[in-house]
Amino acid sequence: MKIFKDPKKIQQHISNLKKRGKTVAFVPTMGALHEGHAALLRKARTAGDILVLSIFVNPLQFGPAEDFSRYPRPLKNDLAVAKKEKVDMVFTPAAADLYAADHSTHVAEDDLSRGLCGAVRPGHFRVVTTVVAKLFNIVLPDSAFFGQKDYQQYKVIERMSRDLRFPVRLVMVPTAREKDGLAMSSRNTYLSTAERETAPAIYQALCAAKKDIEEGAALNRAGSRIRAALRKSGIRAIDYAAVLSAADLKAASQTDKKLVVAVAVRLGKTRLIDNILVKRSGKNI
Ligand code: PAJ
Repeated sequence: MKIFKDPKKIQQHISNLKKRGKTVAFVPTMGALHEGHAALLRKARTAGDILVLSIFVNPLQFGPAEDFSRYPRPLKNDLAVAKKEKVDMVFTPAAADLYAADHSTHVAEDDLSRGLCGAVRPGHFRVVTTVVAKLFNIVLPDSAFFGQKDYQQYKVIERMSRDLRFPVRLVMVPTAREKDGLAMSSRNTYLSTAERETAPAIYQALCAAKKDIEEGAALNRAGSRIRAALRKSGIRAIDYAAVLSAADLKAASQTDKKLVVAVAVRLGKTRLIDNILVKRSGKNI
């Protein structure tokens, strides 16, 4: 397993391998790898000759009041996970390697980025699309793997890649969960014991909403029912609870075949997001 810090060096190395016909599968992360990241790596491992993992805690992705400085950075453990999952190259740039002091170019997606997390964290997706575009230009992937856990992020990156014609196939991998249903996240380590006990209520509320929708419940009431269920479990700080068309993240309508039910809450200082996809059979539409 090779470790690169210098964007030019890894780009050159990958470019040479591609000239020899090798294909590249890519998993971008911010490190603190857990089973969810490992699931992406395993899926990606089967998709290309060369498996590239990036670990970069993107400073621009954290607001002034957010957790950039305390975001976990267990590099030794991450490299062990990477080795176990047969990663060929790890790209761990420093911030200055990706952002020149006079960096002044951004990539912004202007439609899917607006709602949900984009409404709560203005400018968030602009820095995500910017860093992912940079990473695609450096790593030159044929395929790139993202988690359903961040469904809006996946859709935004999918739109950006299509609009800018990045020659990369995007793959969305299902959310890896703890035994009690809590979506795995690097941020779960912040939870106190009491918060950790409350957290599975998020997935329970999503599953209940899915069941209601499958049984034909009115879509316009699903959000308020989820909020009521979360409040009953002791979760009061709810950024959003929404049922949207899975295709374009617009308000769900009775004719949408695939819906996404998405939730973001804050437990103490920790922000947690989760979602569930609901397919609607003809009889429910
Ligand atoms: P990070 O939060 O480290 O996540 C890296 C990838 O792992 C993302 O595609 C995310 O959706 C996926 N992931 C996280 N938890 C998961 C889970 N429980 N199950 C399945 N997949 C999961 O997302 C980012 O980093 C950054 O925004 C990044 C895309 C790297 C750009 O900086």
